[in-house]
Amino acid sequence: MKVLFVYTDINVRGGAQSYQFGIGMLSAMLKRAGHTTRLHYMYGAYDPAPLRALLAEFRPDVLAFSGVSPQYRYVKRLIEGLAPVPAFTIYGGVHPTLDPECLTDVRGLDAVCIGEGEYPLLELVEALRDDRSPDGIPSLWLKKPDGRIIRNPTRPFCGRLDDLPFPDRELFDHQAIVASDFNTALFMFSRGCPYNCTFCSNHALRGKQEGLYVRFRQVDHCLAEIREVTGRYRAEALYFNDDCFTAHRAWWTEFCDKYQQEFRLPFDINARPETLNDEICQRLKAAGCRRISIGIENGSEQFRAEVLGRRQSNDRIVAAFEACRRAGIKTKSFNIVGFPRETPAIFQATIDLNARINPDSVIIGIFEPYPGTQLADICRTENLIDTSRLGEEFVGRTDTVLNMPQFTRPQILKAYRNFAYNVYKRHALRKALALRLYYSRYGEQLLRLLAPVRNLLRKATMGV
Ligand code: B12
Ligand code: SF4
Repeated sequence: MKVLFVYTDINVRGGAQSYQFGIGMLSAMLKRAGHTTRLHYMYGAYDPAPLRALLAEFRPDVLAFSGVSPQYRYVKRLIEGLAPVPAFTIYGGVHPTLDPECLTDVRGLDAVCIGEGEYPLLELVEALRDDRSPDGIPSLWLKKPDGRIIRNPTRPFCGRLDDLPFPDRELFDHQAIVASDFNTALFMFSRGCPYNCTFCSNHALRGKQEGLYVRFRQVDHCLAEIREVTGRYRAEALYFNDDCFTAHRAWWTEFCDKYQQEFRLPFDINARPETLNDEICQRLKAAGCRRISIGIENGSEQFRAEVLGRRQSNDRIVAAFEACRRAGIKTKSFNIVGFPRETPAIFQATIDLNARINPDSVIIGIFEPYPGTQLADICRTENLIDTSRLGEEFVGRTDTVLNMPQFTRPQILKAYRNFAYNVYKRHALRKALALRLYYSRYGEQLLRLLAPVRNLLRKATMGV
């Protein structure tokens, strides 16, 4: 059977192309079972013409869309624009998992997949191949020609990640993706996150399937994947993009011990502050860790605990960054502005905490309410979403759809644009000014113009 995947990456900030592990996993499963897969990667601007041409040439049996919520509007527009599609059309990923009722909203869509899709998609493809009805496949909701929806129960989380193949990177132009991200190859060794931040989809995703949510693959399995990928693609660094690489001590210590025996490439990770101290950072550094991205999100202890579901002291956060610095690991902080119930004074605490820490780089995004999350529910119950702006297109995380009298849109935009400048102006004025430009309304155009020297710029503003 022939399956055509569609990955939309439209209006996303930064210029790097991205690899999509979900599609990679599904494609690997299908290929292992002898099916043929292809990908249409719609990057940058919305343009359905190349997809139409590929559909006509490849003539897939199944057209498979994957997507996060900010991309839903493009997926809907694409499917409806293509209808009637002469292929079974299915949509999976974080968005339909958290909002499966979108099946009724999209004309021409035949099914959605809730949660992990490796086995449901394989079963669907094989049912269609054998001319069997797919109506009873667990985790799929199906729309019949009369509009009736079959809502099957969702199967548990996959208990044995090591039984799954490595994600299919060949489907994408993986070398170009690595190159577009400063020659960094991306990996995911785990699924899920043990924490419950109210703005993040993890707590909502955890509730969608039964069974153990946070799962790490066997270390040897992960190392075999690194071996395969670094043997096939040119990479100067690796990014282990797990939600919290340091969540399980036994796992990461075994990983680091074995990694440093075999590999020399520096690697970057994400970690929660409470999982970092001097001893841990030194072990990570010895294994080759180059940079740790740490979520601060907001600088007020009270706001973090009461609204964001993150109970940790500012001193603990500072200690984590200092441990990285002492070990010689670069740091990056993740921050968000424009949360419901936030005020300019609460946001000032985010500037102050970052200025106190002085990370090697800071990232800020504007809050987006994702379906199924506790903060999205607060936005709805407190009537904070400006519905007149929902149809507007903007680069994700650079604008707000909330209408809050205590923190207005112009204040949020100003806070976002000036954040990095305000953090660094006391430490490094040139870097502060460069980041002021990057976060200005002309930042995206400027990035494109400066593309030839982007490696130098990154070194100057991010330290790596
Ligand atoms: C790695 C990652 C990235 C990477 C890779 C991008 C990507 N699209 O995967 C990068 C850094 C590029 C990225 C970018 C963005 N990301 Co991101 N990212 C993640 C992260 C940490 C892991 C995702 C992952 O690889 N999981 C492992 C794979 C195997 O799982 P999966 O993708 O969910 O796929 C499985 C199922 O969903 C399903 N499935 C998926 N697609 C399909 C399709 C079909 C047909 C079927 C049947 C099943 C199916 O089967 C797959 C295998 O089991 C998650 C957090 C998380 N815990 O999920 C956030 C997350 C997905 N990202 C998120 C967001 C918002 C973004 C951005 C919009 C941010 C931005 N810049 O504005 C962009 C969007 C880019 C894009 N066009 O999709 C949100 C999405 C929230 C939401 N409700 O939509 C998440 C959940 C984090 C959060 N804040 O809550 N991201
Ligand atoms: S620690 Fe990070 S990935 Fe985990 S729930 Fe919180 S925001 Fe999400």
